[in-house]
Amino acid sequence: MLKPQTSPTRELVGLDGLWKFAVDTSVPASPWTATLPTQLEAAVPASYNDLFADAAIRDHVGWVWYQRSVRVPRGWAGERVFVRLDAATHEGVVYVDDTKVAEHVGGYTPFEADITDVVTAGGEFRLTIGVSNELTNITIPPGKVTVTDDGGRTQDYLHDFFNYAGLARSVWLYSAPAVRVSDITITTDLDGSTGIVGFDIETTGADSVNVTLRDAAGEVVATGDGIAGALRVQDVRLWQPGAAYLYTLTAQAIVAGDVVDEYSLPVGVRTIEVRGTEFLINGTPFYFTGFGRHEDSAIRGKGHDNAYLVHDFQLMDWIGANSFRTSHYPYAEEVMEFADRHGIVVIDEVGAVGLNLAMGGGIFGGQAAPTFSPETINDRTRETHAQAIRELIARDKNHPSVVMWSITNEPASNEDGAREYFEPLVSLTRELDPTRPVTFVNVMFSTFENDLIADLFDVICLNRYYGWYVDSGDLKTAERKLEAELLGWQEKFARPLIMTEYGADTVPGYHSIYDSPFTEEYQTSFLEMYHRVHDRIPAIVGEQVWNFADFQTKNGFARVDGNKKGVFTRDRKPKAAAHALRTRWTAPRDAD
Ligand code: GCB
Repeated sequence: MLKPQTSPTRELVGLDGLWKFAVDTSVPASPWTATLPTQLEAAVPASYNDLFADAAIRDHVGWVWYQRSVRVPRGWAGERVFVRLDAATHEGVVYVDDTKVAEHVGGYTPFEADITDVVTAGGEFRLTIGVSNELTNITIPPGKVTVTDDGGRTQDYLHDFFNYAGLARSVWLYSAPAVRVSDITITTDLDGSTGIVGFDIETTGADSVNVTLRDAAGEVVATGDGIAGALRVQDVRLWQPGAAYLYTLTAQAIVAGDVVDEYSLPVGVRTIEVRGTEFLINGTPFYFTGFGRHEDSAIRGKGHDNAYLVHDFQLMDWIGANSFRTSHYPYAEEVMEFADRHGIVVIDEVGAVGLNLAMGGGIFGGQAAPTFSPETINDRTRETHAQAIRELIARDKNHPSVVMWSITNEPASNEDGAREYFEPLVSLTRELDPTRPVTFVNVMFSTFENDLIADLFDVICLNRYYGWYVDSGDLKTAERKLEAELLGWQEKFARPLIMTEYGADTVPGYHSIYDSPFTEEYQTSFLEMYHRVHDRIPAIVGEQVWNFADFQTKNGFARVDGNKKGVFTRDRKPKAAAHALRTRWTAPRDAD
């Protein structure tokens, strides 16, 4: 799905701002086809949960409604008109006046509706968006709604971040011609010093298509025509980690010799290859440094915010992080575009977190029930999961920053049914994008001895908490166990391993001269212990600390106002470990 943009043939109106807002207490929700009787206003983009001083809103389970009036620009007569939501978490329904125009399940990918037939250029309409935060055994991520003794409803879930909901990303109104460019797929390769930019373009009925590639200075470096082909760029400038370079590809849809639509896309030329235990970008071994992150900040919840975007990338640059994982769901498209422009490498993760009933809220204490069964994670869950993969790849396939797809975080990959569940999803991912490696993120309970799916993947990502959830406070034992386990993975699977999570909850300002969990010293020693081990295991091609910053979680005895494994606090102040990481990650790396 192409992101809306302005071009000589397209216009874009942002609908962000303050919307009328109401919580729907009727179950199931009644379709909203009138003016919302409410005094509340909610900011878009923002999760709604923390905007109000009202526990009933914060903890509401079910539908909420957003509403505003929108005027269609007068000049759009004769154009197609669309409303586009960058996300509605986790399910959305859109009404134009009294007409339902779109429904969508899945909280972190965009959807849109062609509303041309129900609006008029120059006219005003009432735009109402319903959003539900409910998670069940067939949603991605999964969860469970429980009716309490007093008839109330609570939402339980198996992941360790607060179930923020609402319109956390932008909403747009845009125009595009009836005959238009409807999709573009770019692939890139190298032939000596010549870059090859493959293109595959879909239109809604154009006679032909022209393609032009320009360099960063705007000079044309290659042209082509037809809906598919390959452009050759002599002496290409590569997109490199830490040194992004972007060309711009412009596709024009032609009808009877006239250009009827134009759409432009940034293109980074780079190659990715997994060879033996190496992960190569542009033929050079790459070592990932950085973080698992969250879209999370005070008040906004998961609301996208460009100030946080800029600041977070500045902090990643300061600390020497060359990469991150979009743990545990696709991030806002602005984040991906920023990574493209600034040469940050991304492991792009589907929102499939919590497919593991042995976990409770990301940590121990879940149920003993089997994860994969008709009553729990089942074939319908897999269909939702497949759709989430399709939508992620459709959205992010053209980002040079994305070097690998992660199709799940910490599933019960040691349990019966895991292979049957995941094998078709790995095949689907490869079919949708044969150019990028595929990985999954393995949980500590699934060892190299009992994991049932690791051989399906090109790269194995590992989350390990030796020294935290096990051997807490005993870094010596933790170091021995960590090394023994990593040697086991290396020996058995002989492919790249990335440590995608390792971290210790740390209360800023809490100190000790001993190995005392929760202190700033302990977080530093814990990370240093992992680094010693990483440096002894050749198959380890990266380390991403859990987490970039402290983040909010659901209530639980193991979380004091959220997860404190951040290297930065929730308001982005460095803990001591940030300085230690900076020392390691900004030093030149020995050639592997
Ligand atoms: C994990 C999960 C992550 C949690 C983290 C923790 O393994 O992937 O979502 O937040 O552990 O801190 O427990």
